[in-house]
Amino acid sequence: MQPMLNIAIRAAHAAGDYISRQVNNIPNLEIESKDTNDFVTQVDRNAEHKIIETLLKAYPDHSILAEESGAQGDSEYQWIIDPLDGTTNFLHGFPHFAVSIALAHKGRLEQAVIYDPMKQELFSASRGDGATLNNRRIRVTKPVNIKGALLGTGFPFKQKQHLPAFQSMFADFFGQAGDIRRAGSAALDLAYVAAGRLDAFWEIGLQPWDMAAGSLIIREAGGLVGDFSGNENFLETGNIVAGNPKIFADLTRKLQPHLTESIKA
Ligand code: 2AM
Ligand code: CA
Repeated sequence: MQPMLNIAIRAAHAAGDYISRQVNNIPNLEIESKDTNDFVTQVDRNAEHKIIETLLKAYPDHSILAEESGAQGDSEYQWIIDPLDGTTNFLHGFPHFAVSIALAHKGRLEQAVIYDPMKQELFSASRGDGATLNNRRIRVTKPVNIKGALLGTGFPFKQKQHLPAFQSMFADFFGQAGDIRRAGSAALDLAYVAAGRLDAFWEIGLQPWDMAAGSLIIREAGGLVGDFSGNENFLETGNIVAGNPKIFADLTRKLQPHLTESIKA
């Protein structure tokens, strides 16, 4: 295994084990609101601290981009970290959240880990080496279009201005897909696309740390990931669509009539 992936896995386990121990302590947590519907606790911060400590102990010169502490360093190696993706689920004891860690070198994603500490499922990938779930090879599913497919999505609960566009996409896709899931952790949704548990996924307005690890894991599982124009800029636009190459093309085409001025790509 790649040494850098090994370190990422060690960091994800340290944070995930800590988070799962804190599940019994949720009623005592002090919850702060970062923004409308955007909550953070000491658990998010402590988990992030454990991850950064583990990574920088092995690679002191590397840069960091993390949800709670932001950007630091100017190395060509950058770790992109979401210490607890699905914080709302965590706060409700709804057992579906994850640690997400990716490594980019000169802007290209090289290593990725998503760890679900409740189910003890570890999704990982190194560029060029394929994707695995608990050391077994995973692949995206084979549907050729949206018809009958199981889609994942997220609601724009923090950016309600996107709600009308989301509703029109939802109504259109819901009429054609088999069904749609909204599980509350974008990182895990992407991991589930890679593992063939969801056929495809789309969401508006995500952050780089929600998507970085999941996007590499999907690509290494044979899928495509892009922005709403089908291009590469999802980490910048925050709008993401993912699935096998055929359903990816179908969804991207079907998104076009629903795009607005603020959701172009
Ligand atoms: P979080 O739990 O770390 O905040 C839910 O839709 C999923 O999308 C979660 O993974 C959540 O991450 C993420 N998310 C991040 N920003 C969002 C936004 N502006 N609107 C909706 N979901 C967002
Ligand atoms: Ca997140």
